Amino acid sequence: MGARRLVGVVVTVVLGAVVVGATTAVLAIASPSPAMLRASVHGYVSTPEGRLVRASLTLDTYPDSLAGEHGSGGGAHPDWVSYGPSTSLWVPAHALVTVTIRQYDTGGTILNPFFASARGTVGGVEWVNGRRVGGVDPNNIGHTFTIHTFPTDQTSLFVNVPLPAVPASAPNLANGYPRPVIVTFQFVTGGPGRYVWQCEYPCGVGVAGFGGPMSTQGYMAGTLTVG
Ligand SMILES: [Cu+2]
Repeated sequence: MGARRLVGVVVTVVLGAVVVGATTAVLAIASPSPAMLRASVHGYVSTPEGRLVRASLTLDTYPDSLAGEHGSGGGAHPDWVSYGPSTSLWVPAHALVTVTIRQYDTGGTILNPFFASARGTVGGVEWVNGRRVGGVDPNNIGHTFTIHTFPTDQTSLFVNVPLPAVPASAPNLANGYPRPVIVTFQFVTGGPGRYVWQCEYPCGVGVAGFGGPMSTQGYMAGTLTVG
């Protein structure tokens, strides 16, 4: 077997393994599976934790479901608060991930002030409209972005970022939503794994505001795949 053919065999085997792996991953996500939002990758970055992949992700939080993964009709619950453009997220393993969230919703007081602090982010901070802060006024929360880990042997990951409410005086934009609060933060991923994330501000309906969109993937809850 010539060297070129050997390379061909190796490439075929590797591709086969990738296809099998990808199929397994897709099946594991199960239905309904909205289009996965993949983080953009921009090379590598040297950090105190070693050389990491540099990745970025942009999300939105809306007071309804007319601009996210349910399409412009809003799907089954057009009046439910939602994250967009997708709640099914993918980020690389061993990466420094920079997340930007455009927060278009009003809010109020969070039940548990634990979730009003930035936790598990690089430096324990977030940036709110460009200002570096360790947290947000617990009486002025729009939503939170909170990643939890299943109790398995995958790398533990807990990230909580409170998103301030949009002030009532915020001017409306052409898209019909008020000018958003822009929140940025960074976190570091370990090895591959599957996580869930949700909002911890009771922005839903029912008991204590934790029903409806708060307990339904595609609105205020979703998955994070580290691959
Ligand atoms: Cu929320």
